[in-house]
Amino acid sequence: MDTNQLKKAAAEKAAEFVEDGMMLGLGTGSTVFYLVEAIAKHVREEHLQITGVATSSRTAQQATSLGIKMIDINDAPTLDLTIDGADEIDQNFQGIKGGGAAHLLEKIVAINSKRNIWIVDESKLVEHLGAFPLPLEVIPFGCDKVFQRLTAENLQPKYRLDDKGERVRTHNKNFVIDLHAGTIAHPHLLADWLDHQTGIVEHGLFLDLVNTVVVGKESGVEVLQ
Ligand code: ABF
Repeated sequence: MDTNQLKKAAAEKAAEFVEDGMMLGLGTGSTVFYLVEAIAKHVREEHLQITGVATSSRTAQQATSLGIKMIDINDAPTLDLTIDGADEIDQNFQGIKGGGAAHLLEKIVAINSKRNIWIVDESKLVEHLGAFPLPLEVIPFGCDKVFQRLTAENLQPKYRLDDKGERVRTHNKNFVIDLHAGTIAHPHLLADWLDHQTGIVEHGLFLDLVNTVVVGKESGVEVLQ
């Protein structure tokens, strides 16, 4: 099976966790695209009443077009369940997200959910975080000063650029700086340091948020808990 087939298999398995009447958080990315399709199928076939909060306009548009009612997170109670993709997941279910430059909205949805599930293909499982560059959302005002501080800490920062060489902007018109510092030996320590750097809106370390990971593997789909 190719990567997309593995992602689709994980997404379809995760859709089984969705129950009638749930207030759902829906993430971003290609694996979530398959998830929304699978949930919509359940909604149609089992006449489920599902309301969703999306972490990106792409997910919101896709879900709405497939008949899933979407609402603003400010109008929602604590979400029953959020299902999202990820870029790296270690053995303690700590993760890196933000490859899609949406980690701020994704983390807001995740921390307002009773339960979080990640859906990935097996290539996302790692022993230690850090092979995937760690995304940071940074406000434009003083961003080069933040860049200099990150460089001084030997965190190997790079502005994320689009295919025209322009700095990528997030949903909130902020920049993305990716840290190419390699293995993150102590994710909580790094997360705490980043949390205290004025100008960094949010980082892509998602720690102690997830209790279930659904993995598409060549050998089949595994639900890790
Ligand atoms: C989003 O999906 C991002 O946080 C993460 O980077 C990305 C994973 O994308 P894909 O599912 O396409 O591999 O949740």
